Amino acid sequence: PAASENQNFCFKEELDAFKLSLSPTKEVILEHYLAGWSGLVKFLNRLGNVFGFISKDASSKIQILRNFLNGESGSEYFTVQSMVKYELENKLVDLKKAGSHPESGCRTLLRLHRALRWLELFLERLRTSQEDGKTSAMCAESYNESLAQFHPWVVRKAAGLAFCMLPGRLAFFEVMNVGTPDQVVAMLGEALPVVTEVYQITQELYAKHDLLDIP
Ligand code: 1PZ
Repeated sequence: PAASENQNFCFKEELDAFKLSLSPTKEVILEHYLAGWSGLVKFLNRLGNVFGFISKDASSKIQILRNFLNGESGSEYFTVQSMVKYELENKLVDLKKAGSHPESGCRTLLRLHRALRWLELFLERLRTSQEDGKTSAMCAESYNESLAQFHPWVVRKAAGLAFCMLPGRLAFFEVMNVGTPDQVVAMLGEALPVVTEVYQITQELYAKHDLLDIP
């Protein structure tokens, strides 16, 4: 991308939203969590049109959750914890099969949450990769270890094809717009523990309420 286009994007700032999403009591503030995801979608769009079907799905999920946040019960959606409590207490979640609440906040966030595990695995591979590392392989391995198990064959196939279109490691770093490769690696080292923590807090919350398999 041209230098001018780069000015308003920096991968570090997008990841910083996840840091902001952790409240002092370790709840996950939905607004910042969604801001983090929006930033990742912005990044994905910079990588090219072949990732459009992925960014469209992520965007629509972000939008569903933003609608709850801006809706009449918005204050119940302040944190992921309050959202889970509110939706469960008011029977707003289809727990076993899709019924009258096919797009609950809990169900929608679970999809992003599963993708956050992919992100964690992928960024860790990127961080520890050698100069000749292949982003497409890092991406595919991370996907196969995480998200793939939740996707039907046709989505896995399309994702696999898209991964092949990823730029090489150095070009990928440039799209991140963080600085030199060393600076990217250092930034990832600082940002990743936060992503891990947000993932783990959400994972424990969902496990506690038996929400990890909602359709
Ligand atoms: C850097 C390269 C980006 C690779 C992104 C790796 C993730 C591949 C995900 C492929 C998703 C394909 C499109 C949609 C799938 C949906 O069916 C599922 C389940 O939702 P449902 O159908 O139940 O409503 N959606 C998801 O699993 C959410 C996927 C979000 C992916 C966000 C990626 C963000 C990329 C950040 C880049 C650093």
